[in-house]
Amino acid sequence: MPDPKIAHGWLHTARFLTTAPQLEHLPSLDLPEVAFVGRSNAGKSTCINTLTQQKRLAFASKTPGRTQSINLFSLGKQGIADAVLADLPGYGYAAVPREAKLRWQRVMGNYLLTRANLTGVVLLIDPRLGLTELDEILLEVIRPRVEEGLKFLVLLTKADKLSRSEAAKALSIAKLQSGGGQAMLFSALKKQGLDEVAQLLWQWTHEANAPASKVPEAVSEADEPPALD
Ligand SMILES: Nc1nc2c(ncn2[C@@H]2O[C@H](COP(=O)(O)OP(=O)(O)O)[C@@H](O)[C@H]2O)c(=O)[nH]1
Ligand SMILES: [Mg+2]
Repeated sequence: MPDPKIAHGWLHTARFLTTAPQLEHLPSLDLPEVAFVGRSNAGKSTCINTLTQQKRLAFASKTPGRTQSINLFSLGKQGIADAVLADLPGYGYAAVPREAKLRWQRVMGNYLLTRANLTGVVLLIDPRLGLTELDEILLEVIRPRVEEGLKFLVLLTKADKLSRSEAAKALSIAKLQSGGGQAMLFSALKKQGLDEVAQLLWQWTHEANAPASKVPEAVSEADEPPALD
């Protein structure tokens, strides 16, 4: 695991890369990609903005016309991208017509099954609401890929709204649902789980790229001035 400071500094470099209304418009990339998925209102934009410390980064997904698009953000120091975050369309508004639901399932299913550089998936769930029908479909779609090594995190959002015992219960259920993946509690409000998620994302996207991590980092780290909070 990297120092949380390294992981946060890396996430802070996030910048808008592109938006694609459909899968076939997504550029094929040779960088590890981590997708954020979840029903509307689960706290996805807030989570991405909190992780990257950029208030308006995931704002793009709220502008009309982009709500059903896949938005990509690149990450990497000195302007050299070493990973990509994908913000996938939110789903599950009760008012969404059946046609839109089916379209979402198609786009999402294709993305999750065919995106070659997909390294990990973060599924955001509001634990007070539990899994929706589309969450269940998504779990089914990615289960085989998780078994093949796709990284998977069920992130229980708005944890500040749960009591200790509710949180513990939700977490143990989510661990089972993750089917070999991981589960964590997260609160943007209380900054709960922030370090852990940042470290995990860094690990997912850097552990395969072994050469860089072989360079000793301790020297430059020791020279860094203390952080000013
Ligand atoms: N209490 C609390 N509210 C949150 C948290 N994260 C998001 N929210 C609220 O949940 C609502 C939906 O969040 P948003 O990020 O827009 O969800 P999205 O539709 O999944 O992108 C907003 O009113 C947020 O302020 C959190 O950690 N704690
Ligand atoms: Mg959003």
